[in-house]
Amino acid sequence: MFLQAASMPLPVTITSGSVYTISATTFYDAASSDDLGYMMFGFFDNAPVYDGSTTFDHGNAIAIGPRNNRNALANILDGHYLSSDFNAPDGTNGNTYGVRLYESSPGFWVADAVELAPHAQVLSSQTPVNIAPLATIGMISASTSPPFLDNFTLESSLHGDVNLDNHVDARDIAAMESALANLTAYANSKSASTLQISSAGDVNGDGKFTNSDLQKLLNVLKAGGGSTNAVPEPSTLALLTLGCFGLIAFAAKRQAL
Ligand SMILES: [Ca+2]
Ligand SMILES: [Ca+2]
Repeated sequence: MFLQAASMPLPVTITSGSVYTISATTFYDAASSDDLGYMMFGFFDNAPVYDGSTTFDHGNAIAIGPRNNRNALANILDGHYLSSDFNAPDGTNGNTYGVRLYESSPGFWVADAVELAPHAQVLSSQTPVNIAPLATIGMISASTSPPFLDNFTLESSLHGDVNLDNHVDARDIAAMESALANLTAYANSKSASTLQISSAGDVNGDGKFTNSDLQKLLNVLKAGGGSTNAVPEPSTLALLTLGCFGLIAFAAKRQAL
């Protein structure tokens, strides 16, 4: 059995005006017959705990739970399970899933369960969450034939900063037009995921990246709502290779997005 929880202190301060996406690539043991396979990763209040029984301390987790031998995902947002799994097609081994945290309106935070690769898509949208208790990021795994995670990453970006230059200003209008015309091409040109661009570009917070976001960005900038001053450098923090052999390594790096 791999009965493990691991976490690290929240590496960034969750601040208004930013979008946070925590993600990991999941792998499964295809031979597993453990129908109770359990895994989740995301934001937690305190360090997540699993005692080997049926008790999981996931508190106010804002997390996603890829299943071990079932081709399905569950999201556990703000400590509450959704009653239904998301059906995921066969071949999910190696897919990258995540949780996206952002404000849908000032002071009102929501979370989406997302798939980043190979498909950039929102699995569930706009679940209200309470960010006040969040203190760590991490994972819980419990299974007789465990899945494991790789590329555990937290990305942050400014809402509206489509060109990822750490400012929200008029240059993001042209960037947004390009991104709306061809999201994949634009994301490739910025060496970013399509979801990172669409998350940054979802200025009106409706969970979709569309022409209405362009109008919203124009309105925000017209109202002086841009951020032309220097802002804290976004950070990418990687928690590498949360493996199934108890090998747990944390690594953090900072890089400009
Ligand atoms: Ca920008
Ligand atoms: Ca939108």
